[in-house]
Amino acid sequence: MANTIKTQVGIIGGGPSGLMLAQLLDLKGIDSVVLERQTRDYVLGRIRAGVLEKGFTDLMREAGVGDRMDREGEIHNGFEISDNGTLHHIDLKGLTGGDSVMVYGQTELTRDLYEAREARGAKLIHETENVQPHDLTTDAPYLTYEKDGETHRVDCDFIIGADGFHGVSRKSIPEDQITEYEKVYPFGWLGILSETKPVHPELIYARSERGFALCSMRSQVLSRYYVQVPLTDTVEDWSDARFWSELKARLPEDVAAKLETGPSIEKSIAPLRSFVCEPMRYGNLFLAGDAAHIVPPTGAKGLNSAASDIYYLYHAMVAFYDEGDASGLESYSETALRRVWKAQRFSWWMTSMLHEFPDHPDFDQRLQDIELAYFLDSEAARTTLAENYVGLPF
Ligand code: RFL
Ligand code: PHB
Repeated sequence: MANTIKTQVGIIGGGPSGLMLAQLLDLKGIDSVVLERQTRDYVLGRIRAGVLEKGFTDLMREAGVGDRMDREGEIHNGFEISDNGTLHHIDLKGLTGGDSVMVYGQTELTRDLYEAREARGAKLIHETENVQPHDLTTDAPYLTYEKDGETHRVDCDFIIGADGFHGVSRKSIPEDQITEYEKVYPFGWLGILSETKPVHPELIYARSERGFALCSMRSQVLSRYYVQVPLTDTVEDWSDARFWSELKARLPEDVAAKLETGPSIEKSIAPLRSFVCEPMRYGNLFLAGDAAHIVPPTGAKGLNSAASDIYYLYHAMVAFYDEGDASGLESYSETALRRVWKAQRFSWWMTSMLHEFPDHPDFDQRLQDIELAYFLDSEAARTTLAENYVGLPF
């Protein structure tokens, strides 16, 4: 064994969940080590979420990393739903009595977190291979990993599994100790990033007979667009020209006419999945973020659900280290899951209402039509939508 590090909290995964927790704990004097499999550039190259709930932005500020977000992020007080060519405005601010969301890319907030961690001399180790958690049901759990051909060990009080859906944490829990709930959808999202002006000041979620499309953005010079595609499609099937033409065909004509096109600077396909692992704890291993749950992106809830886990874990750990109070850790899984399932419900519902389902019986198709019509017509229904979109309280 090359060397052993001693810390209080060993964190697997240097994505937004792991970095945010490490930063918040550090500000309270709680020591952690973060082990990340990839390089910093690789993590920052993943284009993912763009819409942050208020709970998330508050947590960024509490972590001391909110300055650039507050300068460069865009407040969105509403968004549009396009139903087969007609735009309907969802007034988030009016419907919720003043709430809104922030458009600020996951790449940017991850960069802010990295810079803050580095400025504080964080123990953040990249390119760790074969990370393994051990002795999870004892008071002395530890991690091992390999780097540069040597094996290292991290002794800690707790291990946090913040290593995403494909990470090692969840897989290290004995199968008979967890239940996994999963729903796989028969389509994916093809997304592109382009250095063009966003087609509309607000996001547009578009339902059309050709399939779902989303117009989003990262800034006034950087657009993010998605179209629903069959799972069998690959990125190679989609030239930029084909993408732009398909996107236009799914938008209202006047919006399509304004669409500025250009070369894509990123293009990828993400399958859509709902997934929850229960409980989110095994002994002294606590799962957080995508390691424990995945939502289809239609409700913009993935990263925001990770943030609520981190909020609960952070407060539970501070209570434990400052006051010897373990009650927050004991109830973590139950508390986190209650909010996780609400985000699951909303994401599933938004997905079901806005996508084309191959092989949908006519009856289901009619129900889907009327479901959306009802939500657009009824203020009570739109209020429900808005309340969930801006984010339920932590
Ligand atoms: P991440 O971001 O997957 O980070 C996990 C990190 O762990 C590392 N790792 C390991 N490290 C060491 N050892 C191992 N064995 C490891 N295995 C993995 C990985 O390299 C990685 O760095 O999980 P985290 O931190 O929980 O964050 C979750 C979010 O990334 C995710 O929920 C969102 O991106 C989901 N999402 C969205 N969420 C929103 O709230 N709003 C949105 O608008 C939104 N849009 C999206 C999205 C996700 C998308 N895709 C591609 C899935 C749009 C898309 C297209
Ligand atoms: C994004 O900008 O990437 C984005 C926005 C809203 C969503 C999903 C993704 O619902």
